[in-house]
Amino acid sequence: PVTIHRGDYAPLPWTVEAVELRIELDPTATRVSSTLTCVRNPNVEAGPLRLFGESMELVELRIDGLVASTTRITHEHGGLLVQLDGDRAEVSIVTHVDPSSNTTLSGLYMSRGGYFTQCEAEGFRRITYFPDRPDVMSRYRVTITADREACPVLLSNGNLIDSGELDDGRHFAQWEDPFPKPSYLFALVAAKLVCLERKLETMSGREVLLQVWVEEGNLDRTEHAMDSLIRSLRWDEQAFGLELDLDRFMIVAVSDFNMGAMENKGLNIFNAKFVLARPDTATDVDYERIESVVAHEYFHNWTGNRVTCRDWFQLTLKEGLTVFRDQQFSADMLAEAAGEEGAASARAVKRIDDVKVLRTSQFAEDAGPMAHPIRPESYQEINNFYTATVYEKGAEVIRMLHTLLGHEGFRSGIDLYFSYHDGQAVTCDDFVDCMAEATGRDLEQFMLWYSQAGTPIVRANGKWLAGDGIYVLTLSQHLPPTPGQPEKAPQLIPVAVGLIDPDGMDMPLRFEGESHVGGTTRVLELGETEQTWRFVDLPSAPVPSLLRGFSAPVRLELDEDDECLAFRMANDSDPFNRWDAGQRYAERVVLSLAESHEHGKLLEVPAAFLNAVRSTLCDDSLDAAFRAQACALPGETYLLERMRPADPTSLRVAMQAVFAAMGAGLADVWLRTYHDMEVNGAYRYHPGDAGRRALRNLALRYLVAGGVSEGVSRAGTQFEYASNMTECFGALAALVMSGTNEGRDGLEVFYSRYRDDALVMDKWFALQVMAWRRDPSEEAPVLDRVASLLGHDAFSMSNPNKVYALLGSFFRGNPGEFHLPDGSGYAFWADRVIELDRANPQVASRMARTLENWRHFAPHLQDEIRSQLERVASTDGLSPDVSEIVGKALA
Ligand code: HT7
Ligand code: ZN
Repeated sequence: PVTIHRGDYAPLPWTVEAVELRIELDPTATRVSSTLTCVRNPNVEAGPLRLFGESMELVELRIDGLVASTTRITHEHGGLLVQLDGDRAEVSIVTHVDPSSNTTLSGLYMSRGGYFTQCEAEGFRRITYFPDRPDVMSRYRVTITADREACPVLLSNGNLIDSGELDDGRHFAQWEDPFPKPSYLFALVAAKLVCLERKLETMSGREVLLQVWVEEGNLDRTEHAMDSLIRSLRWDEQAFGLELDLDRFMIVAVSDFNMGAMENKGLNIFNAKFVLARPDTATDVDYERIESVVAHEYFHNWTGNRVTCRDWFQLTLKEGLTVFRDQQFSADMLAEAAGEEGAASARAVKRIDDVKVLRTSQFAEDAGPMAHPIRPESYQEINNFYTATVYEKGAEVIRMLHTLLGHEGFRSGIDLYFSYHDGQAVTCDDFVDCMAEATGRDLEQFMLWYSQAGTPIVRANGKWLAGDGIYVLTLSQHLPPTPGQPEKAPQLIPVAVGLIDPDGMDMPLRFEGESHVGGTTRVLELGETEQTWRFVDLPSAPVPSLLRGFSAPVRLELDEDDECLAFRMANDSDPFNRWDAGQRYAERVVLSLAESHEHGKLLEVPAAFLNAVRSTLCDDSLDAAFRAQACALPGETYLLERMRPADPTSLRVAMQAVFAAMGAGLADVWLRTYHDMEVNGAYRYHPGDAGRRALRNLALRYLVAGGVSEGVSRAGTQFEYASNMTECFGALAALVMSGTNEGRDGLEVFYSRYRDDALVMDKWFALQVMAWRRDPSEEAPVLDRVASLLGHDAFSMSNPNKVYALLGSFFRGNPGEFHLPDGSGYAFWADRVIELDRANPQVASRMARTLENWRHFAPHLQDEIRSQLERVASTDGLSPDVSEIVGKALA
């Protein structure tokens, strides 16, 4: 495998000023004619024009109108080198591509009779030969021709400048994008689609046209995506002063798509599951996710498109920043819906959601063979680096800048960034330099967040000096070694701190030497290996509340006994930390039960823990969404990573015991909560209602797990009479997850109701493969069901959503069933990875990653996993995608 290094970046001797593309669509023989206006880069030593190209036939190459002689062209692996003279040249290229056999879903491919493109990161080179790098920014004019009957709608980036009929039932459309862009933002759609459209006036008074394009039967599922788009537009105007710069902005839904969505300039292409929503087919969580993905892609128009990345090592420049922006947007939307009183709690619920993803996926990535800094130093396959680290940790790094610089400082840094770099392809250093220049702050040490991998461990020790009324807090940091980085330097870590008095009230905070109190939450800047702070004037011993709002992506270690955790669960004024205290307590309980199981001891859930959960559940001052978060156990996947060595079987036993105890032991309050939280009236997506539904569904989950017969019957009734998918699926999930007969029957009913709805069928696949067995000694392993579902009519290995629903949910979401002691799950995994890799390496690689942290498992499992990893690694013709993952896992 070839490794590409960040340090090897060099600007190209030729760039492309303009691109004229003519794409004559045909299922097996699409003809692509491109004319590139090439301009010599005067600042770079002379050299040939480098054109990348893959998986297509080169028909013709002309230079300034003349067929290029073979002496001017050198064929190399993955492309061509072309000798050009002078300072400008026109290079015309004709290629043939076969979209119908493109199963990789990268480049030009077909889905349900239509043509779609996906060019990020390196898909454009599968359409035509091109210097396919993000630092080559060009103006595009695109003519598409296609059969009118099969593809009445022809879309590309920018503005429609011409369209009309051609011979033989074909037609054409010509599009021009006024903004120079890198090739990864090129897009084309040609299909039978209809659209919902709205006109809107931007903040400067321009009228813009917004469209959401879908297949005909789906028009009644587009409204929420359109509303989300409008909210996103308004938010970017208000929060950042950023306006839509095009006259037309389009979203297109496609059923076959490798990832969530793609921010192509003016023509965002979306996985259909992040567009389509109707109350009877989409859950509250789907509605929420659609809003945030629509926002994310829209926000890229400035952070990613107007200012783009110089090279792919800078990916977090656009992704980390855009995730941060979409998180802020969602928090603002939730806060607005909750009103002034509920705003803080609503924001905390969003923060909790985001941190859960970070701690589950990114912390695990940081602790394994794929650990990399948010700006990686090297890669073999760039598609493997669209990671939780680049996205989610990248967003945390931006959030820390926001915390350290304050909102005004951050905003002035952003303004400077656009004023310096609009229309450019830049680096993460350029971004942080703007933040430093705008605020006068030295951010040199902060840059270590961009270059060092791993999750810092922050250890806290507090000492109460009773006689002096002083609390001494010592924080130390340690960054564990990661592949290629044995030694690390201390980073700058903002730690938000509060101190709570015995009555549960926040204490006013004053540091020694300060003349007055500075509030009840202070941000400490930990920049050394160890630092101490002295809080003075305290009337009584405080309980510390550290890392409030999860102010930095670190693991916080401090010694807190159960009582202290219960106290913070009940009293911490920081809602994030209040939730976190409960999670720490629950983690301690579950992991100690797992240990008891390993030692053949009886499993007993401490009454004090149940009482703490009871108090939270009964606290009517807390809103429903927060209570649903606070009373939910940590995810099994998260806990598995916290367990060393990881033993999925004993963890499952412990989880089941805690679920059952929480259900049976708190049955009275769950039943009351279920009753009190009923939402009346027709379904509407509203965060307040969504919180109540979430809490009710959680109540069902526990009641069924606890074997409470009234809970089982309520779940059955809710499933039968639900008027919306959130309630229908929540009830079914409660019944299925606990392995009840009612759940098995419900799955059949659900199938007969929704068998023709592909997106709902994804839920059906995912749910049943995540089920827990009630009695493993009597029931067949879930693996048997997964294997048989591969042959189900509604399943397809060529559709990524189906693969993620069936295989992804099983490999990642059901560790207790996947990690069978006899290793049969791993053999199945290897077969599927090898099979997928032949058709779609990106999807195969995602599945391959589900076993990368195999060294964390108990030794008997490690042996079984290693042999399957080796089997995959030695497969002939393995893609670079999967090869990088298994190679690093085995290294
Ligand atoms: N920027 C987009 C990334 C993306 C992508 C990357 C590789 C292969 C397929 C892909 N589809 C979309 C999505 C985003 O972050 O907004
Ligand atoms: Zn993105």
